[in-house]
Amino acid sequence: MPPQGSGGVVFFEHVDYGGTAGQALAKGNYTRAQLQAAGVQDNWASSVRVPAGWTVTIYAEDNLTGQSWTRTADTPNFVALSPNANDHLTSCRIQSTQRRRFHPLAEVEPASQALLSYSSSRLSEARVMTAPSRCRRHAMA
Ligand SMILES: [Ca+2]
Repeated sequence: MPPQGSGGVVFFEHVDYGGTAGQALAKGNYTRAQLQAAGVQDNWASSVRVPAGWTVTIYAEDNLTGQSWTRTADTPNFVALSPNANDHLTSCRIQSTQRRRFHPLAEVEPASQALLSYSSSRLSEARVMTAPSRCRRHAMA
């Protein structure tokens, strides 16, 4: 079985995760030289495994320039991308997938919108303020 990529982004020499695999790459920016040092040769990669919640941006030129492709999940065949990304990877950026911020209070308690402006460090306090009965039970316990 090929590596699942849970510990990082893994590029492969051939489609369907075949051929030689590069080292698992942590989040960060990688130049051509850095990728080569990790076993990912220039204009070589044909498939990639991407951990859940990660985004990899593939660049056709060095230093994050040229044509780019963004992948947020395992991609078994770069030939199928538009445009064709096969054997084009020269540099890349790996980061957490950007997501819209979401707070459960926004759905459960629409009247508590003002509390959403609290910083994340105070969210537990905001929760107590919206549930006074539970707060009392805690105090008596
Ligand atoms: Ca290849």
